[in-house]
Amino acid sequence: MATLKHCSRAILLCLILQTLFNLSLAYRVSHDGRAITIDGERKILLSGSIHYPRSTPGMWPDLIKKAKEGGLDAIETYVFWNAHEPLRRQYDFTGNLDLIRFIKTIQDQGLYVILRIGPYVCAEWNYGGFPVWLHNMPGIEELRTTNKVFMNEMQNFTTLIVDMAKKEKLFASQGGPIILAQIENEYGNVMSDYGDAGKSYINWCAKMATSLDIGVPWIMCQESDAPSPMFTPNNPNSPKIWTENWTGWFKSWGGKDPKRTAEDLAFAVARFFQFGGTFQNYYMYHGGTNFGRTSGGPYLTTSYDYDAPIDEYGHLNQPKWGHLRELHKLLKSMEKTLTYGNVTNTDYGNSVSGSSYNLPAWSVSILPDCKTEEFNTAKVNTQTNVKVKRPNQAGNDQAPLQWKWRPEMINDFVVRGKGHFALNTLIDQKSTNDVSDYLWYMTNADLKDDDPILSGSSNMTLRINSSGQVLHAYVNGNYVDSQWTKYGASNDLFERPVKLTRGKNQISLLSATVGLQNYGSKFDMVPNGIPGPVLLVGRAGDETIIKDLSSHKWTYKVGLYGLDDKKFYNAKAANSERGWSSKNVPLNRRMTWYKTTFEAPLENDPVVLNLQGMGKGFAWVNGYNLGRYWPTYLAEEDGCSTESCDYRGPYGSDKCAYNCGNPSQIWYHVPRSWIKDGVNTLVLFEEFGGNPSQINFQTVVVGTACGQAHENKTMELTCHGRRISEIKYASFGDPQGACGAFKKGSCEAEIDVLPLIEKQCVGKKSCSIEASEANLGATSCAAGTVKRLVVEALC
Ligand SMILES: *[C@@H]1O[C@H](CO)[C@@H](O)[C@H](O)[C@H]1NC(C)=O
Ligand SMILES: *[C@@H]1O[C@H](CO)[C@@H](O)[C@H](O)[C@H]1NC(C)=O
Ligand SMILES: *[C@@H]1O[C@H](CO)[C@@H](O)[C@H](O)[C@H]1NC(C)=O
Ligand SMILES: *[C@@H]1O[C@H](CO)[C@@H](O)[C@H](O)[C@H]1NC(C)=O
Ligand SMILES: *[C@@H]1O[C@H](CO)[C@@H](O)[C@H](O)[C@H]1NC(C)=O
Ligand SMILES: CC(=O)N[C@H]1CO[C@H](CO)[C@@H](O)[C@@H]1O
Repeated sequence: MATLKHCSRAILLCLILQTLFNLSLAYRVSHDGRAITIDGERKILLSGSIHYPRSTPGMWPDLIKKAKEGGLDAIETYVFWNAHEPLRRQYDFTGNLDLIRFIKTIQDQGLYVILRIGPYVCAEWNYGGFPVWLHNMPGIEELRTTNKVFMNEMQNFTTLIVDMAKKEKLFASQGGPIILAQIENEYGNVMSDYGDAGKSYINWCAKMATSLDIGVPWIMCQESDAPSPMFTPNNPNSPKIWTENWTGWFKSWGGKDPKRTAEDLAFAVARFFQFGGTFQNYYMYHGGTNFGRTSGGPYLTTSYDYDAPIDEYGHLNQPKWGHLRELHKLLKSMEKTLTYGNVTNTDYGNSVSGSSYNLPAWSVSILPDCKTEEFNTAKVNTQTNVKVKRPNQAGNDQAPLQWKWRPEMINDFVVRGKGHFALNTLIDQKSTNDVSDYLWYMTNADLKDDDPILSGSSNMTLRINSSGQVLHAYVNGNYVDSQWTKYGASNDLFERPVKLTRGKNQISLLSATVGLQNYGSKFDMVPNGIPGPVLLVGRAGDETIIKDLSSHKWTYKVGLYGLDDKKFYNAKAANSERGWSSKNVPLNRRMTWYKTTFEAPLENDPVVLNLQGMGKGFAWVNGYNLGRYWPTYLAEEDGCSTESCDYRGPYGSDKCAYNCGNPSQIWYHVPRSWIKDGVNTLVLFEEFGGNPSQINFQTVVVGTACGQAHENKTMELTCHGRRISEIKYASFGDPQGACGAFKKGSCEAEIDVLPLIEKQCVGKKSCSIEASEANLGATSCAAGTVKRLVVEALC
């Protein structure tokens, strides 16, 4: 998204801060100019980011197992301060916030951990991971600078996390899995905006971190002007490490689906090792889901799939996962050479005498013995998985869901103007500590009989400066209109004709945030809600009359009636019929609650909720908040690549994007562990108005698997536990097109290979076939043609 601010990952070389450690330890993590060393041995380290709150403890073991099978040595995660300390000194480490359990799950699989404490994390996470109460503490002007109150809170939380990990002996220095820790994050690119304080702050961060004495190196990302004792990236004592190699990109409401090809990602990684890199991290290896109100932004979608090697639901994203796995295996096999060998460069021009190599554009070939090409980043020999959604197969499930509904009690606000507190000013929505997306701003315009504005009253307008996220306006109980800006990122002027009368007029404005800013210099100061002014503009004759309501008495209600004490979606509400009606279930009605029950979908495949037809709001399953939904928000029409995309050249988030013109997100992940056997409850709050009749639950499975292997490689085909039911297409030659749309190329095997493949594969869970002339017979291909076998199979 070119227009959207995002966490800058352009130059994320990391710096290492050496710490003293005590030598009686289980193992020693250090580094020299070439690599991170473990007990003195230089290592190639392949790491991937998995953020624990973006999945569930039920998913963690499988995700980490798949990461390990994919060839990773380490899992990297941020620590999410605002999730852990929602109220000052009241902590939450339960459920998917159980950081210690997450680290131990990684340890159980024998992988290392890189703990990026931050505690500023960016991460497309609400407010970059800062609790909003921090912003409201007396004496805090700005965050991330030398402000005593802020520094004290940051140190307090960082210490808490370090102490928790120490207590469980999780640092390598204690025999645990954590080999590196990170303080602050991506500060280098905003530091100058904080003046001299920026420099002092980053120095303080380094000192504070080292004082915690964790016995493993601290890193600090994107900090080229690093304070002592940190190293600068070109320091000969720092190895080349890369903390965020993007596997894809995040998505916004109104954004297209991002894609980074396996070939391009493998190319970036291979180049990094070619030039002496030894540590690299995929951001993200599993992106997951922004459950509840965790997504940042503004306007980031609930899905945080990222086109990562493991998809949002925990399925392998093939061929990306498998192609990288091949590369990882090979890099590991050359670990000694890559970490102890010397680099020499030879330019062979366009020919290598004695052999001929086919080197596609934007690719790297790896020849470990300097003769045989074992791997080329552009030649994928891994199957492609096409996932499909299948209707819930439980019982007589095909019957549509039965809905009950109730209105949100907006009359308390739009007619009566009832709130929790009142002030003679408009407030920034952050001052209510971000406990809800919603804040009602309510005031009265008391117009006397002779008020000149009434003389032309049929033409009066309400003019509001809002901060650009969603605004709904009501006057005297009547809905006026709603407005928001694309991507919710800037100021917005709302202006509509309104009808006011003599006496008291109730003006009620509902502001709804869609994730708070998480990135940029002083992002913490970006306004939210209605900064104002709020004006009534009328005319009397030729004269424009402006009434400024901004410093009137404003009454505020945080949240919604049905959100108070979770009263419309907690267990009691789920089981009780009081207040809910199954009669005249309304369509396209604003501010409406819906409820239904459903049975757990059969088997163990991931479950998704299809919210096609709904407007915007929140969905809860058994009280768990699935996140914001907004299926009516369509992705831009333009900028999708047709057919196969040309990934050559530097990666950009718009490259190879797809899904133009369609809803940015209609599928919402429902983790299996949130669904129980028997009856489950789904509750929705619909803000704009929608039609719940099309809503259904489905499971996500691999529908089609397309195997591919270049000549003399072995094609492995699997339906991941299911049986291969049919071979739709097979060709050995130079077939064209992509999975689902393969076409015969210029040449092919002389015999029809399809029956041969059928015999080997149909009815089996997996099969493997050597893509060679010896196995499949001669082809009509001219000498020099790059041959491959492709197979399309139904699972
Ligand atoms: C954090 O602050 C609380 C008081 O709010 C204090 O009791 C606690 O000791 C502090 N923790 C650290 C590590 O400073
Ligand atoms: C690499 O180069 C250094 C310095 O020239 C030399 O001492 C060392 O032996 C070389 N190592 C190898 C594996 O060739
Ligand atoms: C408002 O006033 C403008 C001219 O000032 C006029 O063109 C318009 O029709 C009026 N609208 C209404 C609803 O009276
Ligand atoms: C209100 O919005 C208008 C239009 O964008 C802008 O010109 C004006 O400066 C804004 N007023 C304030 C006080 O921000
Ligand atoms: C595959 O193997 C055959 C037989 O060994 C050999 O002639 C051919 O050149 C190989 N092709 C490639 C692309 O390696
Ligand atoms: C997009 C991105 O982060 N690309 C980087 C991935 O990492 C390699 C090094 O491994 C860089 O060269 C790429 O620029």
